[in-house]
Amino acid sequence: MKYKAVIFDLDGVICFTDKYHYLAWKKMADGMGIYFDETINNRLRGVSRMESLEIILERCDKELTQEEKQVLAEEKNKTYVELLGQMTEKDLSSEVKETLDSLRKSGLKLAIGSSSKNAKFILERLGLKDYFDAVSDGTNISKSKPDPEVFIKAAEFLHMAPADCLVVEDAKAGVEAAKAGGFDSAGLGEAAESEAVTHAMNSFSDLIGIAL
Ligand code: B16
Ligand code: MG
Repeated sequence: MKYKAVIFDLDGVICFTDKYHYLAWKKMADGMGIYFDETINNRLRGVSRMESLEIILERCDKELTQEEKQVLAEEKNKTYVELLGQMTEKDLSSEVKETLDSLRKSGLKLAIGSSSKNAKFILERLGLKDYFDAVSDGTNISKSKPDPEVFIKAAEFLHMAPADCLVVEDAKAGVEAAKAGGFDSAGLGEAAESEAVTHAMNSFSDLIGIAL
């Protein structure tokens, strides 16, 4: 086996919550009279909640205080969490589930490395609550991707060295974070096009050939 563990980003890799992020940010932006569309939403992939808010506020003429920004971020998160309640185990594709099961059966440790503070709730909605050997997420980091902290923490939780772990990402910032932390990476979508990626993937099941 080439690796001892695989660390998965969550949104955009295991599941797809873009539409819920979009709807929740849109509601907040509309309430503030700020222009927001799907193209701006694409810039929020893998970016932390407060950094996402700053991107949306680029279109706001008013200078907001830190407290006001906090209120807006909480308002967005409340809508987002309500929408996440619609997710069920059916939102986990059979390709993802079968691939995870195969990797696990072959003895690899599996972990999550996500920027989201809602990662554990999302895993619960998908029926993956106790599936992973470790979960490193937005609740245990102070620096977001491209800083490698979230993946370094995941490797620590697994008691593994970065060189023994493969990181799976959909965002370029995630692949850069992996490289900065000394991890090999496998990229989907825009991450597959990053110069920093170790393995470019077309689909999730490509991991079988990459990791085993
Ligand atoms: P939250 P990932 C990221 O998850 C999302 O891609 C990004 O759009 C979101 O802003 C970020 O989590 C923070 O999420 O507001 O739930 O804490 O791709 O790192 O799994
Ligand atoms: Mg992602």
